[in-house]
Amino acid sequence: MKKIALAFVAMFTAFSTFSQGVVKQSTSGFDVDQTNIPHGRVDSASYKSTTVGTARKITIYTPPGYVSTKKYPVLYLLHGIGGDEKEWLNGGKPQVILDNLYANKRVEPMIVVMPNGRAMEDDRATGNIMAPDKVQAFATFEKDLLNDLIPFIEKNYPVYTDREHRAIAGLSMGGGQSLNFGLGNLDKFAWVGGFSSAPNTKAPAELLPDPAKAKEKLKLLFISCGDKDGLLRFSERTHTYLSENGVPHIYYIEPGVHDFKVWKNGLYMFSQLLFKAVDTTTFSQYKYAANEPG
Ligand code: FER
Repeated sequence: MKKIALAFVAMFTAFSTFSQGVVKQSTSGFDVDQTNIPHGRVDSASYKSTTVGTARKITIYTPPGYVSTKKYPVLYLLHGIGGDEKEWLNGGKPQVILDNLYANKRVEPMIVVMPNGRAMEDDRATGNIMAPDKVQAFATFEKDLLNDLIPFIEKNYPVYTDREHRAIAGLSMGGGQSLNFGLGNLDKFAWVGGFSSAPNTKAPAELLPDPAKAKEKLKLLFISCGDKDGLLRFSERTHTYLSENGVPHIYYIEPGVHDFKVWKNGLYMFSQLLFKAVDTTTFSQYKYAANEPG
């Protein structure tokens, strides 16, 4: 009996080292700045865009302990329709969320690039942010990202340049962009996340005409949304299509509306899964459950 019990313990230990288990939703304090831990760095930079014909701004977060002699994977993190390259920083405090996760050794060191996803000459979020030319600029950003920004990052920062070390995620319009660009360029991205994705998300059959290819190439596809978000149907229809076509993905619906509470939790959960071994058999276990008190 003892031997059998020991064998079970050994087996369980072996399995648990291979899979990292289900990442839980954020708990209180996850977005609170801690003074007694190492901090990453937030910088601004700009790159020359041949797509737009201007110098375009980015915000960039490098992790605690960052050294230019190492190589890092990259997460491109995209904003919403009212935002710009500072939206995540101002509204989502990704540097605080990630500093805290690093302090608990919960994320792989990575560089986070927060661009301006409105690829047009005047890319400020002013005037009518819903104007057709401004909405179109969110689609144009695909070219700017692939042809201008990614080459700029790879030339100027110590990063890996293969698809398995490149992730894309975003909120709302940026979620739609991430799904469109990520799934549309599987040779460039292996990790894709859409938080509360907007109506710019392509219709499923156009978004993913070849589900078998996605199944083969994707490391992680993460879709989250608040249950009271007016845009929920865009995540829902994508999820339904993915399920019908057997494309593994995490579908995480949590209590919430169209705001940073949901997007911060999206970043919190998605970032912990990145650039690690992924166990797709755990994906079905991603269900919202209220945190236990205390
Ligand atoms: C729309 C509703 C919402 C839309 C875009 C949004 C382009 C984007 C919201 C956001 O980014 O927060 O009809 O059309």
